[in-house]
Amino acid sequence: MFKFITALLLVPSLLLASSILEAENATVSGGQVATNYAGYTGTGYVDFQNKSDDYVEWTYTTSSSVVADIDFRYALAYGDRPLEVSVNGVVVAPSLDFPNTGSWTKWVFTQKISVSLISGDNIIKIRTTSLNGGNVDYLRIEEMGSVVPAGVEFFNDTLRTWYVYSDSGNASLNFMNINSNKMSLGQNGTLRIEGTIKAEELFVTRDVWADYVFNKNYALQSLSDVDKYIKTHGHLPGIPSKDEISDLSVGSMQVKLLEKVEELTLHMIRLEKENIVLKNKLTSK
Ligand SMILES: [Ca+2]
Ligand SMILES: [Ca+2]
Repeated sequence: MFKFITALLLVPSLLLASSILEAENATVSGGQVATNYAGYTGTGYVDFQNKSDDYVEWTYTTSSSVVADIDFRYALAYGDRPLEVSVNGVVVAPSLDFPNTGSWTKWVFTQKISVSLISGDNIIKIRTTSLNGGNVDYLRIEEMGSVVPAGVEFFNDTLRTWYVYSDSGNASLNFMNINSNKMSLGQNGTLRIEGTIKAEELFVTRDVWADYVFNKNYALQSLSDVDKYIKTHGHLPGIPSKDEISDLSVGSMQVKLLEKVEELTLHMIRLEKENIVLKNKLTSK
């Protein structure tokens, strides 16, 4: 059963931080630190040797959980030699593009990957899986914002935490499933709250509305049929009974209620017409 435990709290944004971690100072396996092509920073770069399982592994330490963009500075004269990228043992990009830069001395950045980093040490690793990779100069890490717990809930007996992700002064609410450590907006796009929702206005998107009642071909039940139905079933036709209704759909119930109001209006109009006929008959006598 869903339980919402604490209130949501907005937090102020944190400053951005950018770091460069040289590949030649990281843990290098299989690849070699080299200096023969100019344009690198630090004291060299890593030249991968083997098509699989060569890797460079950086350790990056943060004092709090953050969302960061990471990319890699590299040079590659020919082809496209993608590498696998993982963070804390989880593959975040199975095949990150390292398209050729046209020359071993032309150094550029890969595309950025947005990752979640934990408080403490983070292991960021690139690994060859099919081609031996370009020459990698360094890893760049840009902390884009804090990830701050804003509330927790129990859902299907699992503890999960709501986080506020704030960047450049823009705070937005995201959902982090602690088990998978992945962030998404809501759970399958659903906001669930056990309690009361207070709002100034509520919009429920509908693509069905009850205008069909006024269609010429609409099968309007006679009031005597409705009477029989109520006596047998104890509720209006087309409206769920107490036993049938558990979660009330606000949108579809609005349509059903309007349908009943429109049916009533049709009956009232008919009755008024009959009433006029009867009145006329009485006055003409
Ligand atoms: Ca190489
Ligand atoms: Ca370097």
